[in-house]
Amino acid sequence: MSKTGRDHITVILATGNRDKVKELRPLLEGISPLIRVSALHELGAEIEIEETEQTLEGNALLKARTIFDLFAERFTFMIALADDTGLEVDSLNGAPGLYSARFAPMPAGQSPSYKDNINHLLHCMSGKADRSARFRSVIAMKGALPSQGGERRFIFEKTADGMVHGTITFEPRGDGGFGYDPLFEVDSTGKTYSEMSIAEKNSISHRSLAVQKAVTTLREMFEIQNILQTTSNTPV
Ligand code: ITT
Repeated sequence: MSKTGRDHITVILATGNRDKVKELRPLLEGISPLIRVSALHELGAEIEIEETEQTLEGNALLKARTIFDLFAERFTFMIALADDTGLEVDSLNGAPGLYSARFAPMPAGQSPSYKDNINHLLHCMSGKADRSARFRSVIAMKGALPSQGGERRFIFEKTADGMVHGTITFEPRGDGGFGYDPLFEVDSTGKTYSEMSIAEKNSISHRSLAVQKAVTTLREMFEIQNILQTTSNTPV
């Protein structure tokens, strides 16, 4: 099937961050061969969505809704999936939080690089005894799926969150990952995310916990709607 059939569901990743795409793709494709994941750049839509809401959930929904509206005509049955993530440091009163991408002060019109943000975080943490922190992700989905027994589609919106506790290191450690990963030592492993492979990070991360919850929600919805239950395919 095609974009209008029932033998696969297109999931469009509503993010401009290709590092997130690298993590999200295996998480979602691992659920079922019936899920086809497309990134915005693969669909020829490299758009930057301004995050104007005051919560991770609000911003994740904003991104999912924007991309859903953009592709709702092109794909009859699809899910737009967005992630909004923040690093919350206790001794900085939860900063950088919502502003994790734009933490380091920069000249007007310039965006900080990952390295700028890392250096700024280390600077803000100098002299702080409490280095505890957490990563929080909210996944938002807006989708159109076949309604039970017919070709009509129903539209849904769902969110799910995931959190991992850690400690801000005194210097970057490891080469993998992205963003603040070299500074985030996961309490349960003693390793920074950058010292893990993508598969290792995906087995424990804030993003994967949120995705797992989102998938549970999807499975429940799919069961109710009897979607993808064909003789040749197992349901998602
Ligand atoms: P989109 O909004 O297009 O998805 P973004 O990079 O702006 O991309 P977020 O607002 O969710 O994404 O994340 C803000 C920043 O937090 C991001 O730019 C990274 O610096 C950092 N970040 C997000 N997820 C991370 C992760 O898993 N590990 C380390 N840093 C992360």
